[in-house]
Amino acid sequence: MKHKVNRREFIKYAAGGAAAVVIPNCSCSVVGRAKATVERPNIIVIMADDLGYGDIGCYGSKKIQTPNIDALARGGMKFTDYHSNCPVCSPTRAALLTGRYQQRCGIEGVIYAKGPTRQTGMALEEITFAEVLKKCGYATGIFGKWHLGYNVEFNPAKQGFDEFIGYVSGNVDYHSHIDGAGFEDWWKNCKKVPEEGYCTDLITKHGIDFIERHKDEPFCLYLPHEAPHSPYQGREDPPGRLSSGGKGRKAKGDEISRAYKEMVEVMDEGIGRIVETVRRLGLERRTFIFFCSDNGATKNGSNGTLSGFKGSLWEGGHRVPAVAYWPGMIKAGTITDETVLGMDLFATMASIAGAKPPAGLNLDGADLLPVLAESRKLPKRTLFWRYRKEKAVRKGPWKLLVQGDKVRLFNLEEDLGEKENLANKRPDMVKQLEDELAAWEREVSAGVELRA
Ligand SMILES: [Ca+2]
Repeated sequence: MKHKVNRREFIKYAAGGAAAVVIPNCSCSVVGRAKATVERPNIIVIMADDLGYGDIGCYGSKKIQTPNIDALARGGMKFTDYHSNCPVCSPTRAALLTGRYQQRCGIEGVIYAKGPTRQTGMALEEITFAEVLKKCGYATGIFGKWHLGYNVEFNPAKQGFDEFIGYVSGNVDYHSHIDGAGFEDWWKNCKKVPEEGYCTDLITKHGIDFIERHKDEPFCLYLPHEAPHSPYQGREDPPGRLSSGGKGRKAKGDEISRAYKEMVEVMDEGIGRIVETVRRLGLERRTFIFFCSDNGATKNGSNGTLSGFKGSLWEGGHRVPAVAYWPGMIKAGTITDETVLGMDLFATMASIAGAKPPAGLNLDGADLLPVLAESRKLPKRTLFWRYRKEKAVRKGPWKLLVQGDKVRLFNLEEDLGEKENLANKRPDMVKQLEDELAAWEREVSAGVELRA
């Protein structure tokens, strides 16, 4: 997609207004790390796990204090209509990493710690944003949750990340780092390297270390947090899964809501430390920071006024908080109502980096840079979700929700809580969206050959 952001001005901005060398658009096949210069903007993507639309201050939470994320929203752009590609973890991450509907790479459900899916993962043939940015001279790091394959053959180190420290399962004990099947799950690239510490603090620590080590070259830092996914554990709580194979103590009742609040607040504190590091190193005006969640909250969290929870295609399952921050490029205090999906990040990051995805790779996601830099509208598009027996279609204010045989139509501009089913009043719109859904399903099921 073309956009009118002037790259010359953009790079001057990014360099803090000083005279800067203007870098021509990078062609991934010919420009290597050696030609990279610090003028190219850094990228930091921070993703919470199961954080709901009503779980942080700038989205209306009175209970949970998130001053650092709120400050990013005040100094940047808040999205009211941002969605994860799926209401559960693995598919959202597949779409984020590949810039395409997760149906194309076959990651349509959770890759569980137990059972046959444990042996599966995202195919190495899939092109990730890390691979594209790495080829354009970016240092690439992921610290936190992977959840796109447990076996070493699917490790992030094989999908474009120079550095990985974290876990590959859906969740680990925050203290013992043992996964849901009882295995130790803390890695440094392709090796298990145990490390002591509270998961959220370790993710922050390694993120800061990565920024400090790569401050003189363009970097892409992906920080997929565990918080506030279960198990519900604060810094001082005892581990729930023990290395001896025994069971520790699990939070119950009121302890869950107390721990949940602390988990989000510790993550927010860590985000504050990441931003402070960027600022201290003088990188603030040339660093794009994006924060989002990977799906809606469970019943232990809050999706605000939205219906539904994690795992469903009601809005509460996938409409989640998202904030973008980039002083000099994104106007402070902007709120956008553009409908955006996690898969849009790939095209956006490539655009920011001046990187061209390989020929033949057809991204489904849109470049958000015109929205971010100029508050422009995206071209009209129809968006799709599919998870288990549920399907959803979004076109402007209209949302079609298909749950088995039950078909509902909502106008989200007038009815964000999805209370009034308009299917009988607007059969024309139902038909139109059903037809588009059928065409999309045919297209993504034939999508494998589009891999680069
Ligand atoms: Ca999740």
